[in-house]
Amino acid sequence: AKTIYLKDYKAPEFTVKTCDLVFELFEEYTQVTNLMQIVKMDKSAKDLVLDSVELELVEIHLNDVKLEEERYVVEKESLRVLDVEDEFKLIIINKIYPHRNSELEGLYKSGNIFCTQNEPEGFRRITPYIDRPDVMAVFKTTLVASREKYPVLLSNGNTESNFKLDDGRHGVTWSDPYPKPSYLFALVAGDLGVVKDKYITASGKYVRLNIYTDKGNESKCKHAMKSLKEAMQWDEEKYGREYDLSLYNIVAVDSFNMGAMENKGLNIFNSAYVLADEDTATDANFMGIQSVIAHEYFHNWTGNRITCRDWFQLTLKEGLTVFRDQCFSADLNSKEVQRIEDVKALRERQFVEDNSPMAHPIQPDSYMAINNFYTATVYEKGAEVIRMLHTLLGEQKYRKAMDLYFDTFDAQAVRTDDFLWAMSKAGEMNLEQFKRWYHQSGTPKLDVDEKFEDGTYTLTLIQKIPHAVDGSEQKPHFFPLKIGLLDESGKEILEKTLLISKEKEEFLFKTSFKPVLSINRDFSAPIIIDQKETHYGFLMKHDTNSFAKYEAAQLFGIQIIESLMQGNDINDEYVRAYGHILESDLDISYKALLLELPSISALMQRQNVVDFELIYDAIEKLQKHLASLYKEKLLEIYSKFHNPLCVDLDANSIGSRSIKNRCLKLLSSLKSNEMAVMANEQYSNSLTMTDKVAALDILENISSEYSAVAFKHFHDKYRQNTLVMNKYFSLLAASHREGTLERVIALQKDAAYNELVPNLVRSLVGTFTRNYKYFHAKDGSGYKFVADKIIDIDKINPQMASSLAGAFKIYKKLNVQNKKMMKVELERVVSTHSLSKNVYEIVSKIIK
Ligand code: B3K
Ligand code: ZN
Repeated sequence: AKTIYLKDYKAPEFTVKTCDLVFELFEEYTQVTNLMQIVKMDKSAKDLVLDSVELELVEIHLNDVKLEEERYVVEKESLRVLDVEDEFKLIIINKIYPHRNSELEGLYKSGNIFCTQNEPEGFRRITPYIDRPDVMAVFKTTLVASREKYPVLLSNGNTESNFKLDDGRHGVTWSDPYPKPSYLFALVAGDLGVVKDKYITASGKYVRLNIYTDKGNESKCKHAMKSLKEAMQWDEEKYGREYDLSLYNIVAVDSFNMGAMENKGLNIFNSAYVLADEDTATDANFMGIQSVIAHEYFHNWTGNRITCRDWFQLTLKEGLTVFRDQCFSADLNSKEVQRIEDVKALRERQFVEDNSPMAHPIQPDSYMAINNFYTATVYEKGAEVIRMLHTLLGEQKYRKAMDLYFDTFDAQAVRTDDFLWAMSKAGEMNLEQFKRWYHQSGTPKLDVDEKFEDGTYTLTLIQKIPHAVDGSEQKPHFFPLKIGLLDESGKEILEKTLLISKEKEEFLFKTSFKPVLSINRDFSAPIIIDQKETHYGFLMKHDTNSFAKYEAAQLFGIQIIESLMQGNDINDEYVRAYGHILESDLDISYKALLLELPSISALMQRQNVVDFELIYDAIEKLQKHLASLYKEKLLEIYSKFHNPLCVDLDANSIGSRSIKNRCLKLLSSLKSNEMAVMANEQYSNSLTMTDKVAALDILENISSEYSAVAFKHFHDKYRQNTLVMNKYFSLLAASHREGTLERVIALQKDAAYNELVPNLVRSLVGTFTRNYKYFHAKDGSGYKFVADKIIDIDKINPQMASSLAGAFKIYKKLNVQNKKMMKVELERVVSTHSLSKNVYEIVSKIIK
């Protein structure tokens, strides 16, 4: 496979002014007629090269003359029209086969719905085009299809006209006034139900809002619609950005490679991020919908109005838009919980990626398959980088800088450097060193040393910057570090944001006593803190910063588990501090997070050679200890907050479910019949999916008898509902009970399972790759199963396969035996005949 480099970027030789498309949709094929007005930008260019992948050409007309075959060349992934003028009209007619498209890129069918996914390079699978984000055209689209089968025909922008044909077919013409790159083009055709609403913008413009879904699911769109209106209002208030068309359409489809897509005026969503009601969706699902709906809406300005010059700039729109959706969720829900959840996700996914052979800067400088770079690094670390800018500039200057960015670059395709120019100019800050965050990979470590002498407290900070994947050295970063100092009674005596730029920094504070340090408050920088001296128990009690308090609880937990792993006893101070939190009257959602023990992933990240069993056993031991010691208190909290008939979604109801399920989970480590009975009752009596899933998870892990009955009941009740069946498959794939792999293999035969549907593959196989116990089974059976799946699924959907292949990125850190087993499978995958470049890129980097 070929590697593409950012340094090879060249401006387009031609651009497309307008693109008028006609789609004639039939069951067996679709005919596309593509009329483009094309202008030469580089006068020295002779041939026009259009991207074209797996297209069946019918004919080409240049300025209304049918082209003879010697005037063009069909190359492997392009169509070359020879010797063209400075300005011309080109009409291309081609055929495609959406019903056979299992990659889910370009135009494909999800069930009975025609839909598209064109970011980043899907449009070239629809019609020959200059398929790159810096070519922006005005699109007009006509769809023609059977009126009975596809009454709803949608594309970007506004409806221009409708027509009926004699043969039972009908058509609609759409036009989008905003020039856009091809990756934002979309169409949908289907027999869909719709939920309608409206929004009046701050300046009084009326916007029609529609959410389309399979008929029968209309009642499950309420939360998505509410979230959309909240997002529209938030963007007006926080960024001064209004919606710019009079129609906003969202369509939910079942087969989708990722969460959703921000096509101009016609978002297409994975139905998991639209459909929800209390019987079928968990609280986490509701939150996910709110944030993804907002994310795609926010792209209208950060992504669509201002887009990326090339795909190396992806974080320009993604990091920024994730930051915006995180702030939105924080404003609408709990700020403290949101921040902790975001950091948790970053560390579980991005930190692991950043410490693997797949590490890359948020702005990568090369790729084989661009689809492999829609990563936690580009998205979540990208968002942390924007957050640091926000912290450095402060709210006001940040807003000024965003205004300048919108004013300067509207309707353009730009680079991260252009964004930083706006930040630096309006923010009145030199960001030259800050740019390293865009070009260096790996998670920085900060060594923290403290000294107190003669009324002076000295804080010495040393940046340890990891090498890049290719072994080259990287330089110190510039970042904000928020700290607090507490006195011995726990009172805060100072809070300050230090600016760190040198490899070694020293800060002096005059005090009459040695203070206790609370560092990286709010997780002000995405780094790892390495502190010589720690006061976790003290900070768990006294820290006034909600993130730092949580962090102290996590780090203290990690310290105790690691010491258990070395054969020591459980430290009493930790146990007392944990008890203190149990007794506290903190906000219940936040408290539930404080009570969460460190994850296996958090512990693995600290090991050079991973020993899963040792980690497991130690965590289990700690859980049991806490559960038996605090049993009464945990039961008391459980019964106080367990309210099986409550299906409300307000903060208090969600918080109640969260804390009581945390308590029940901890209690379940006792593996007693009493706990199984409680979980079983919760399964039977609770009305919410949140409670049912929590109960099933516990039953599956502690009682095969109860589990069998409950899972059967669940299956009988929900087998027709794919979104719920996803939960069924993932609960079983995550099981620690004996025989999980055998059951996972058998579940592939379940009538509700379908390898063509990415959500189902993620639920069953994807979840299994995170089941450390069975994926990393010593006999290599887990690796073999997943490798087989990667090879199979690669033939269907390379993007899905390469995302499964990411599970092997832990390879280098495995112990000798596991490593040997995994190596066999990696080599088998990489030597597979006609492997996609997607999987090849991931696996070859892992075994290199
Ligand atoms: N921009 C899309 C992602 C497209 C991914 C293509 N493999 C969704 C989003 O980030 O909002
Ligand atoms: Zn996005």
